[in-house]
Parts: sequence; structure tokens; C-alpha cells
Amino acid sequence: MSEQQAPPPKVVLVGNPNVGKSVLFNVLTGAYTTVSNYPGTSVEVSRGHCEINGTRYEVLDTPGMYSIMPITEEERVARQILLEETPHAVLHVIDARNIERMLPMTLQLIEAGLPIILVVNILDEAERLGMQFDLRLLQEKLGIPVIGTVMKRKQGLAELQQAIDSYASVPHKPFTYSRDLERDLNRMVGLIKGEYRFSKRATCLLLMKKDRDVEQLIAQGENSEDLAQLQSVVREVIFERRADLHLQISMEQKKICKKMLEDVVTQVDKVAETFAEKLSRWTMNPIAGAPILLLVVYLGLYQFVGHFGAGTLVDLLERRLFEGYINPVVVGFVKQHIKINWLFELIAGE
Ligand SMILES: Nc1nc2c(ncn2[C@@H]2O[C@H](COP(=O)(O)OP(=O)(O)O)[C@@H](O)[C@H]2O)c(=O)[nH]1
Ligand SMILES: [Mg+2]
Repeated sequence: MSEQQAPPPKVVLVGNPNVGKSVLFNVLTGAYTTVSNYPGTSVEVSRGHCEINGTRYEVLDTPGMYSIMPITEEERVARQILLEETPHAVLHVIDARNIERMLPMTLQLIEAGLPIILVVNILDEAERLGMQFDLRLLQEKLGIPVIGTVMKRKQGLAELQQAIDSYASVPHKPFTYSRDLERDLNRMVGLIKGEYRFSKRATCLLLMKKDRDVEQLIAQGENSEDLAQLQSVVREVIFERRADLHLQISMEQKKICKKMLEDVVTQVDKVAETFAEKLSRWTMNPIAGAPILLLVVYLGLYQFVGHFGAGTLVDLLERRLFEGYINPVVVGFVKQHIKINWLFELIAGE
């Protein structure tokens, strides 16, 4: 009885827009869901329930976010949910086709100390493009459950439900940044005395990026005096490096992800790639892209505009059409009717 009255554990869906969060939400929760504004905002959040092996969970679908450092109001709400709802599990849903671009946020979420399950969705399209994934290896490298899905066909659903139900948070081993960044980070972590929802490491990284909400969180907490010290370290670091810390942290996270994916994603022959997709890929590649650009400039500008346009077309218009047919008629007409010399010159002269 008392177990039924306790609020159900929460499962929160996060990720970029258009990765299939809402499809997954609907598949998990079925028909009975509510949509309402998140308190104090105009951002809508859907809530529903699901039952797995006899346990009832509340499921939240959040607005799209690109990073745990918010820019838009939607991203701010998504992060607020992560900070305040104390989820049992957070499903980071990504599009398998863009795994390299989306994995840095997985890193940030894990680093924040959240209970993450990585859902690699849209596997059907990725495989059609010839991508193959060793998700077991990725799971090992990340230290969290990784589930491949095609949510449009409910493929991977049972496995995902199992992962949610049996989720046991284990402290992950930290991702290692460059020596400089590690040194600065450790210096800052040593200065934090308070407990915040995100791990100390993640909190310090956000402070390095000058995250106003995190600064405020510390300023309003019991250890508000920490903030001034932390901010002075950040100022020193920025001064020493004369670099944009935000950019540097992002680049390092990207590098870690790229390395991590080395044996995880392989590209096999693309059977079904259309010519347009091939062409699009070639134009993005620096080696193939430059000759294609030159070809387009040669054919498009030099041959078409330069030769055909300026040569053939102008010749046709000027010599044949105007000099042959139009000019004699117009000049004859104007000569007959306009006797003022300068006006004649203006309209029909050379
Ligand atoms: N091919 C394919 N498309 C999917 C899959 N899951 C979702 N989609 C499509 O991806 C689009 C975005 O889905 P949605 O749930 O609205 O994304 P959200 O913005 O993350 O909530 C929709 O057109 C879905 O039909 C999948 O597994 N495979
Ligand atoms: Mg959605």
C-alpha cells in the first residue's frame, strides 16, 4: 500500500530535435498522456506512464536540446528537468546517422552524474547508408547501457524496457581531457564544498563556460562564498591561455568521441545510396569537393555564362535580332517622328 503511494520513479527522454523522442515516448506510454507547460515557462512537456515488470514509471518527453549548457528557453527547461526531477533513468536518444555529432552530449550527461541510457535510434536509415555499429563495444567504452532501436517499428523496445527496469547507477570513470584542462579542472573541483545536482566536474566545466544558471545555483546555495573563488580561477585560466574555454572544452569533447567511435562505427558498401546522396557526400569531402567546385565554376560560370551567355546569346540577340530586325524599324520610326537632334540621339542614336 505505502509503495503505491510513493511517487513513481521517473524516466526522462532527452536529445536533439528530430531523433525520435516523441515516437519513443508514445511507444512507451501508449494512449494516456498529458501535455502541459513546464511551471513558469511557455514550454510544453508531455508526461505519461508506463509499466515494466510490474513497476509503474512516469515518463517525461522534453524539448530538444543540443548541449547541457542551455541557450534557448527550451534547452533551459530540458536541463531544469534533469536538475530537478531526480530521474530514475535518463534516455539520451540520438540519431544513429549522426552519432559522432550527438555523442558529445552523451559525454556531458554522463559526466554530470546522471543515470544515462543511450538509445541509438533510426538504425534502419543508418544501415541503409552502409553504417554498421558495434554497440556492445560502445557500451563498454562509455560504461552505461547502450541500446540500438528502430522506434518507428518498435524494434529494440523490449531490450530498452529491460534496461530501464534494471538500471543500476554505477559511478562512471571520468573522461580524460588534455593535461592543461585537467589541471585547471582539478584545481576548481577542490574549491567546491557544496553539493549540486550535477557532479562537481560537470559543474566546474559549466562554470568555465560561464554558465549563468550554474553561477546562480551556487550563489543561492549554502556555500555561496565558493562562487567568487571559482570565478577568479576561471578568469585566471582564461587570462593565462588567452583562449576561448568554451570552444576548447567542446573541441576536446569532440575529440574524445571521435576516438571512442573508431572501432564502433564502420562504413560498408553503400547499396542503396542514391546519386544525389553520393554527390552531396562528395561535395562535403575536401579532396573531392575542390575539383567539383572547380568543375561547377568552369561549366557554370565560364562555359555557360561566359561563352554561351556572353558569346552565343549576346551574338544572337545583338547582331541578329536587334541589328537585323528591331533596330532598323525603331530607328526609322524615330527618325520620321522626332526632329530634335539630341532627343533622337538619346533614343535611337549609336
Ligand atoms: N526511419 C526512422 N525514422 C524514425 C525512427 N524513429 C523516429 N523516426 C522519425 O523521425 C522523425 C522525428 O521523430 P520525433 O519523435 O518527432 O522526434 P523528436 O523531435 O525527437 O521528438 C519522425 O518523422 C519519425 O517518424 C526510426 O527508428 N526510423
Ligand atoms: Mg518531440
